[in-house]
Amino acid sequence: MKLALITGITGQDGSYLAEFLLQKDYKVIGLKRRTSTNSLERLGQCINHPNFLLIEGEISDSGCVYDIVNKYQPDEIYNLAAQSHVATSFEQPDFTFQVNALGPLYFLEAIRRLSPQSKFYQASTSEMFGKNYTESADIYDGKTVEIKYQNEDTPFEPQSPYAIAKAAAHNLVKVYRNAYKLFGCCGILFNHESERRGENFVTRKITKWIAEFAVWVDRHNITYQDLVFDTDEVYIPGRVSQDQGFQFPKLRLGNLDARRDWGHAKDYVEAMYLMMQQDNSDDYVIATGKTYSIKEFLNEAFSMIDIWDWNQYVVIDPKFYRPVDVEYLLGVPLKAKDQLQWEPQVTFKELVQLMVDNDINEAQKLE
Ligand code: NAP
Ligand code: F7E
Repeated sequence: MKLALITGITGQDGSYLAEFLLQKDYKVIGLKRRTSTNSLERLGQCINHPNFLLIEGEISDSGCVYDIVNKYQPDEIYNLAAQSHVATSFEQPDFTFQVNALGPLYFLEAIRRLSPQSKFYQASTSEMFGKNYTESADIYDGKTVEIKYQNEDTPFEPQSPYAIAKAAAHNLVKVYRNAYKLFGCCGILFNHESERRGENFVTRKITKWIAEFAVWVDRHNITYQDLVFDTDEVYIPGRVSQDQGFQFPKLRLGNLDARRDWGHAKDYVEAMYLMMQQDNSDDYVIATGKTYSIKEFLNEAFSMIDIWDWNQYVVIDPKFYRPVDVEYLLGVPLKAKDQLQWEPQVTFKELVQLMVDNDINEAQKLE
């Protein structure tokens, strides 16, 4: 039985990866940091599994990392723990760097010194490309079409403390792979979402709002045509604005023009596993090859509750703009397809549908 250590076990990817590896008959050790509140909601399917062990640890504490690697000598270490919110990294750059860059370094050093047979997976990110992309021109239907994309050969141009810390970790893995012949691979994963996505990432923020709004409309037995729109809220007519329960705050968002390549997290954790089963470690882009703007996500998500013009439900709030944003991401996962036989299964439309349906179920359970 193989032993895998997963950091970031309480997160979106950690929970899916744990379920995936348990199904493959691994023994899984999940590392969580100490918190004063319960953060195990995503681990419902693992927590009582006989091959699952939850341990406490902090990846920005080198001694803690060394002790864990030394004690368990895992066959595979998946380092998914991170301060993963790009906007937060502008507010907390120092903390972000400690967790996202030094954490992986401590694992690499611990493996080198204490457990050189352990294979290491680092959660790299499309954010490392920042504002850079590769451009090529193709002839399509008699016309020249410009294609912009990122793949393993596209140079990084990180635009946030988050991306710089991740790029540092990515390069450290390369150095340890070359210098010490450790098995270290990096998955350059483009955005991946799911029913378990954190609620302050844009996709989940949108689907959760839509679901709660639809359930609110349903509970009051009204139609969208009945609603009245104010600057910040939507009202049920005939009720004064102060009446609690008869007004619904609009959805507040920032930059709607950025484009992302969105896949489903369940597909992406399988790619992590496949990278770790190769004879030689390498880095792979994991993406869908399609890009959509936040506006297009809004079109798709609102259409699922039969709203075809969402503009009056959304407020642009400068608070949600970042000092610098990454405007364009479209990953080409050809290397993963050729070498790992990996391809994404869930389409953009299916992803949005899964998230909206799940959030409607959740919203219906409230009160
Ligand atoms: P997530 O849901 O935010 O999960 C992050 C996990 O890291 C949580 O379990 C969190 O614990 C843990 N963590 C944070 N700081 C820690 C620390 N100092 N010590 C120990 N654990 C700590 O993120 P995700 O979406 O699953 O992403 C997984 C990894 O992939 C992250 O490294 C992320 O940066 C990277 N990534 C994500 C995407 C994406 O689109 N999802 C794309 C590319 C790369 P708490 O529950 O206590 O907060
Ligand atoms: O933002 C825009 C925002 O926070 C996506 C992380 O998993 O993927 C994720 O990072 C876009 C940005 O994800 C709001 O400005 C507009 O352009 O959902 P996000 P992200 O920054 O792409 C990468 C690959 C990772 O590695 C990260 O760990 O949406 N946007 N309005 C907004 N974003 C948020 N969060 N909230 C808004 O209100």
